Amino acid sequence: MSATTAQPAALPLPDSLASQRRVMLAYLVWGFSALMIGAAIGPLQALNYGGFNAYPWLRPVLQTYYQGLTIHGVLNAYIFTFFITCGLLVYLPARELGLAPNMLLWRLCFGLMAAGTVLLLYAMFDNSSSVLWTFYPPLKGSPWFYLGMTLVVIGSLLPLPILLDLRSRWKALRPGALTPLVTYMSTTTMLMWFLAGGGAFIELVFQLDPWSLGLTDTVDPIVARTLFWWTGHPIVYFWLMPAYVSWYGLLPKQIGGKLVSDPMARLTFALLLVFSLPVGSHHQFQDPGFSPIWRGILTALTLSVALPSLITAFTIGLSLEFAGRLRGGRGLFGWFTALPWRNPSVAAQVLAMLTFIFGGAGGIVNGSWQLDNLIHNTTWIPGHFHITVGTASAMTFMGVAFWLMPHLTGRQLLSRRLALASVWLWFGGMSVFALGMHWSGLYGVPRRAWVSFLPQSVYDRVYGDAHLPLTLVAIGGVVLWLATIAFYIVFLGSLLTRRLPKTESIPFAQAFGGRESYSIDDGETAGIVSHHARSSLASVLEHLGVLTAITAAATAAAYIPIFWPFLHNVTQATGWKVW
Ligand code: HAS
Ligand code: CU
Repeated sequence: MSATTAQPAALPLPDSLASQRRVMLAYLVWGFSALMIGAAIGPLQALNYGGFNAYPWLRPVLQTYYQGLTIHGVLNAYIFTFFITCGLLVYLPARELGLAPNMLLWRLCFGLMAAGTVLLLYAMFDNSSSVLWTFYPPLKGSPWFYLGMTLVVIGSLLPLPILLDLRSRWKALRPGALTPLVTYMSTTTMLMWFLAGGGAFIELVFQLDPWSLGLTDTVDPIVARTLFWWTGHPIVYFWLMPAYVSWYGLLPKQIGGKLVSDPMARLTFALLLVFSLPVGSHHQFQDPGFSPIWRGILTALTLSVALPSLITAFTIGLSLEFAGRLRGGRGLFGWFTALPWRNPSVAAQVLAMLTFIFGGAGGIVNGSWQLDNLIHNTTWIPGHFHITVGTASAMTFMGVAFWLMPHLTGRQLLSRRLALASVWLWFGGMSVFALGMHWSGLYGVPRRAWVSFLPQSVYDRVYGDAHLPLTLVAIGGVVLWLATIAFYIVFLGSLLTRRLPKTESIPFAQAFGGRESYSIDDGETAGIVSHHARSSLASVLEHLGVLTAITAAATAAAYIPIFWPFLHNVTQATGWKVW
């Protein structure tokens, strides 16, 4: 059975809707296929830290730990997330507004990213490009890697014009109306990503593509790293904001309640748009060329970017409580246990939130310059991002897939119980894994290190103190393997199950009291549920042009002083291939 309320069987879908569903399904299947390969490799890395070197058995498919790690990072962090986001953040707004998106652009977005993926896979599997997901020069991969990455980045920017077009067509028919919530959240996400993408675009097109093609001999690594993090920090919100779209825009309906505040949701997204960009260099606290003053400013800015997530914790927490009490939950935590935990889509997302409390706390440690000195480049960092993108985002996307698959295909979810098992295993495996990674990071165990390649006696001497946490890492990795197998049995099996007699609808949520809520309720026909008293905060935040201009100005104010000294101290490095 599937996760949301079913609607009576409708007449055959109009062509436009049917083709939107097909394209959305293609995005979903492509994204989750990337995760399937990426996630299959992950536990090998966990076993590596536990002292077990599986790589000699994997030749000729994988030659080294670094090759496996590159494939894992690129497929999971870029390909999986980009396909899910570029699909969902067009499909949901189009259905919310009841308008057809520009299908040509949406297919072009898919085509560019798919072509890029193929180039990346080729470059990574032929062992020419084990440059890890950050592809820092002077590590030098093959041109196919950088060209593939360029296509993926360009493709991922295309949902922005699609959304701006949808929004302006909708608003043209309703002068003065506020943008419906899911469309608002999606558009701010894509505006943020458009400004963020500039860094990687410049790095790839002006530095790495020509360098790898042999048109230039050298590259300036610090400029490349700084450009990378201009994109590489906001990318974490490009992973998170689509999950927030589901938490704010859909989940309240799935749990039988309402979103307690629509304006707070808008404020969160507006703040994420403005704050995400200027803080990228907090990934470079340990890099040369940043003055202490800048490191201090970056710390302060980073603490600001945590603010919208704290707002989210309270707004979503209250929305959960509201639904839980409606369902009869009593006492301090009774509302929490009263949530519909048997619904795998809900369980996935609420467990994702619980995990994110720890992910966010770790982020605040990372963002504090002095504390970062302790954990930078240790296993703490991958510990942090496996409970942010690897659980808060990834498990939310899994939860979304549990209702979206039946909605798109008209077929039943293969097994609710197995789906539930997969999310609890993911939650448990990731919790144990992340505990071990954070803990061993405190012992100084380096990230991205093929430690299991060391002779046993050396491994024991160097990492013996961290034996317990490293064992937890390995155990967590094995549990995650089970989670992945369970999830993919459900995911792939659901493409083949019997057809449902009724159509699954999109669970668009309403906001508390109907204020500022425009969601449609049957997923197919547009209808504004309510349009009551409008909040002045929501009206102010409607000026997306102004928000974009502020973000661009803040980004320039942060990066001009950072890049200025680099222009006067040029480094010319030749490429390295160390694998
Ligand atoms: Fe991070 C490194 C700082 C969030 C991902 N981060 C990384 C890397 C990745 C990553 C991939 O400042 C490594 C990159 C690499 O390879 O080198 N991060 C932060 C901060 C936040 C943060 C301040 N990170 C994320 C998110 C990610 C992500 C989100 C992916 C999706 N991170 C850093 C820094 C580094 C870094 C440094 C560089 C470190 C170094 O040395 O290299 C903040 O945005 C976090 C704010 C979040 C919160 C939590 C709010 C909680 C919520 C859940 C509510 C729960 C409910 C349930 C409602 C404040 C919203 C209620 C129920 C009950 C019963 C209570
Ligand atoms: Cu960051």
